[in-house]
Amino acid sequence: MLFDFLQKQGAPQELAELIVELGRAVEEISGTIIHESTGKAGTKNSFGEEQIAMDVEADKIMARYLSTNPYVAAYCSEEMDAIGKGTPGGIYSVFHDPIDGSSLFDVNFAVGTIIGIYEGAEVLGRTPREQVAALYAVYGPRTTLMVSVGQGVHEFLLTAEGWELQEEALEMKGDKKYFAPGNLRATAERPDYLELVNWYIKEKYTLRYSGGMVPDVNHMFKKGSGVFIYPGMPSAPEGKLRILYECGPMAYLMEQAGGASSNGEVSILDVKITGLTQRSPIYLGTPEEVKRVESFLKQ
Ligand code: FDP
Repeated sequence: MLFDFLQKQGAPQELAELIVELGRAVEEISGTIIHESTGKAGTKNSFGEEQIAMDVEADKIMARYLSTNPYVAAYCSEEMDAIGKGTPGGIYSVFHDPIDGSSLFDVNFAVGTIIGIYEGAEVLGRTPREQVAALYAVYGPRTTLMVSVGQGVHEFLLTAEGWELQEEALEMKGDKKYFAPGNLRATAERPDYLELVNWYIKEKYTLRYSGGMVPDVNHMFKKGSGVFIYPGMPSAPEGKLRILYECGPMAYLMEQAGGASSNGEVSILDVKITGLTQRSPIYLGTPEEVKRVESFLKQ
C-alpha cells in the first residue's frame, strides 16, 4: 500500500523502498514504546542532553534499519556523535530524531520520530530544500505517519494489516485560530514575543500546545490551520530545535502542504546547513500566520 502510493507519487523505486523500510522501523519503535521503561538511560546525547531509555532504544532500531539498507549512503541522528556510514553505493543520506519530545515520555504524552532524506552522502553546504522526502510519525493513542516525496503531504495509519492511507493531500489553507507558542520563557527576555502572545489572547486564539513539536505541528496539519513558534532569545539566539533532525523535515512537509516556514528572515528550506548540530529559530504554519510572526518578532 505505502510502496504503491509512493510510486504513484513519482518516487523512484529506491526511495519508495527506503521509506517502506523506515515505516517498518517506525512500527518497531511504536511497539517498543508501549513496553519500554520510561526511565532515564544514564547517558547524554551529542547536545549534552540527558537521554531517556527510549531515546537510546529508538536510535538503535533506526540504526539497525539504516546501516543495513542498500540505498543509504550515510545517516545521523540527534542522539549520535558522528555520521554513520551506510552501504557502499548507497544513494541517500538520512537524518532523524528518533524520539522527539523525550521530556514528555514519562507523562505519557504523544511523542514522534522525524526524518529527512537527501540524495548523496554529503549534506554540509546544502539546504533543507534539497530534501527529496520527509516524514514524521506520531505515537499517540494511534500511530500515524505523515509523508511527502515532493508531491503534497499524506497521512497513513498503522493498522494490523500495515500502513493504510488515512488522508491524502493535506492542506494548510484554513483560517482557524490556533497557536502553539514554544519557548514561552523567551517572553521574559523578548517584549516582542510577549506582545505577540498577548495579541493571540486578545484575538481569542485557541492554545494547542503539548510541548512536543511533532504532535503540536501535527495538530496544525490535521486542522489545516494554525502556527507553531519556537523563537530564539538573547541567551539562546538560535533557539533549541535542530535544522537537520527537526526544523528541515518539518519545514519541508509544511511547505509541501501549502504552508510556510521561517527562521525570522528566510524559509527554513533556504538556510545553509553548516553543521550537524546547527539550531534555528522556527515558525511553521499557514502563510498568513507565519507572516504575522515575522512582522511581530523583529528583535
Ligand atoms: P524535547 O526536548 O522534549 O525532545 O525537540 C525538542 C522538543 O522536545 C520539541 O519536541 C518541543 O517542541 C520542544 O522541545 C519544547 O521545548 P520547550 O519545553 O523549551 O518549550
